[in-house]
Amino acid sequence: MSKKIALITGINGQDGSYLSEFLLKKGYEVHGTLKRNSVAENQTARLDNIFNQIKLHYADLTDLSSLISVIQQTNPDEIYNLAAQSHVRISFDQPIYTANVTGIGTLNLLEAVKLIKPSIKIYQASSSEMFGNSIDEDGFQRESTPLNPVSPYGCAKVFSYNIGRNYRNSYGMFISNGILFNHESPRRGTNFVTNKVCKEAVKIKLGLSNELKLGNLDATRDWGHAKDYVEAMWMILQQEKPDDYVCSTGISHSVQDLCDYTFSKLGLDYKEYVKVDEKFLRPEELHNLKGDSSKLKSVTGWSPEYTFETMLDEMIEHWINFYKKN
Ligand code: NAP
Ligand code: F7E
Repeated sequence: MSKKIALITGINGQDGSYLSEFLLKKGYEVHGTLKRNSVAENQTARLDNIFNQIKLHYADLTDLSSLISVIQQTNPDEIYNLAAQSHVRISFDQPIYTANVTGIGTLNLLEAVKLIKPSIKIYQASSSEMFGNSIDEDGFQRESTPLNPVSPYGCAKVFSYNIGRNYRNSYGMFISNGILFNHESPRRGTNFVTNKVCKEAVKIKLGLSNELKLGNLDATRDWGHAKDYVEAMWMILQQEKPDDYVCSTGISHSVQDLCDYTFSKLGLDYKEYVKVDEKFLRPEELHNLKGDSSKLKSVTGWSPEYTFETMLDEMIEHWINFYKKN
């Protein structure tokens, strides 16, 4: 039997790199899109260990012609649309760019697929940020919770989520939304709060820094590990029918809890080092996230391996090893 072909937009991002490794193990031929950067050296750092096993193509979600070419060249069975301007705080600084990439970019991709090969199965990287501050009475967010986004990023993701459902219903295309809650790893960008805290706490421990500036310490998030969540992406596309699924751990922690755990693990008291800096506050904040992934679990059998603690342990260890080597 010939190999299944997957195309991953945003392959060099956190999730793209883990998903590539996962799909290679499953026997897929893996292709991915890279957007042009002026400095090429670090762009594929997350793909170093599989660089020779994957095929990379320049494409940008804002450039329909590049999407048409890459789909024609690769003829994929499955597309994982992971490309996005994915930083919520930065989406307030670059709202139009975020809408163009994270919102209209998805429509460009759907149009390209509709024109070339509408039978391709598409995974759309939807987000818990779409819920904003909507919470069900039991304290959870789930597939039926109203979408009420509080950031330009959240608004753009709601557009992508809705246009995916619209194309599914209008044209019978296989488009599924994974509504993923925050997921982290040592490969997470260091301007997201988990990896920022882990990296800076290790620097403080090693005497390389003496304070950590953060924004809102009271916000709570449902944090899982990216490795577990990319498996859910694949499982979602293996179902007979397209549908939408929440993916989360069901356990929520505050940013303060995150600091407490990380600094304590290093034998430090976070209160001595963490300072609030207004620069990291958002014009509107999403206060609490806690997801109910019962539907995903019952339909696909998905269950995460990492806990909040084992995930942070891995991230802390990564930075200790990094600074020892450097
Ligand atoms: P990430 O590390 O920020 O990766 C995003 C990827 O998109 C990068 O490869 C980036 O390339 C690429 N990209 C950015 N702008 C692009 C454009 N105009 N055209 C083509 N590619 C572009 O994000 P992630 O954490 O892996 O997340 C993957 C997806 O899931 C994103 O859509 C994100 O919004 C969504 N999501 C993430 C989480 C989470 O907690 N991680 C939760 C829910 C949903 P460069 O690096 O070269 O800029
Ligand atoms: O913030 C607070 C901040 O930037 C988490 C993206 O992957 O998940 C991610 O979005 C919380 C927020 O992630 C700092 O205010 C405090 O309440 O790590 P974050 P996010 O905004 O939740 C969703 C599901 C996505 O889809 C997104 O793509 O931490 N916080 N102090 C801080 N956050 C940052 N970044 N930096 C701080 O200094």
